[in-house]
Amino acid sequence: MTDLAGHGHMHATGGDPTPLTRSQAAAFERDGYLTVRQLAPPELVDSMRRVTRQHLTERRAPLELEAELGYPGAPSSTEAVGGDAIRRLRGAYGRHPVFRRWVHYPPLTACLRALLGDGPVLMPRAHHNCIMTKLPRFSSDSLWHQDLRYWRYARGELVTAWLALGREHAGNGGLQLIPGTHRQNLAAWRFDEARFLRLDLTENDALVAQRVSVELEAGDVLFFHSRLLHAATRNAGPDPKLAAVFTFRRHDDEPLPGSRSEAGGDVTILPG
Ligand SMILES: O=C(O)CCC(=O)C(=O)O
Repeated sequence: MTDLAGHGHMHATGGDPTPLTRSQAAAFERDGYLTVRQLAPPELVDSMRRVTRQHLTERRAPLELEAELGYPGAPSSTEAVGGDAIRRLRGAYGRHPVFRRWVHYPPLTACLRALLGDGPVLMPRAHHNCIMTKLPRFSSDSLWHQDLRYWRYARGELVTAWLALGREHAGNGGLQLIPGTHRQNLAAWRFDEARFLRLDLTENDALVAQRVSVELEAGDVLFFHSRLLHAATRNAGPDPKLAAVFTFRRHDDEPLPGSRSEAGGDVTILPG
């Protein structure tokens, strides 16, 4: 296994369920993210891509539309041109066995064990648990945010596994991250009322200047912390950008009672 932990990258070893090394886990702890190349095997990625395309064509519910979310660049209403553009296929775990195969795939769960530590590991159904389907022409910009802004957990130390089902880069709306922000105590005034980082404040310029663009190939996984600042532009390329995205937590990082995070329950990924 090549240890490039200093750059937040490592390579999977032919699909063996090999946990990350200590230094890779330490790089995640320091940077708030880690890229694992070719963690998902090509046949599994191909199957997920095929099912995703079919569900997009059939418009199989539950869906999230770009126009419903209304981020910059999104169609102004569901009646506008492109108003039916799909942003996510929700409820991925329940959609098709191929997504369940991925979530329980031993090389993935071995990485989660290394990143989340001992004890049971769970997948909340309420957050992510989706296929991101960033379409050409009618997608939008996701401004700088922490995923934890609307999630409610005792500690809020969740880890998202973002599996690219095709190439991702700055030109097609690939993710940008600000390393280390998961451990910075960013004051509330730096964010707007929707809890996006305020770009009109010069105090935030130095932070944004530290951003990195993530480039992924199909089968690569980006792990990132639920407090890490990230953003992405709309898709300026000719093809849909597809990614299977699931979030995981330790059993003792509990959702707050009555919150949306609690609704839907969890899937046990590692029993302990
Ligand atoms: O793909 C994107 O535009 C970013 C998605 C994202 O950050 C999110 O849904 O939390």
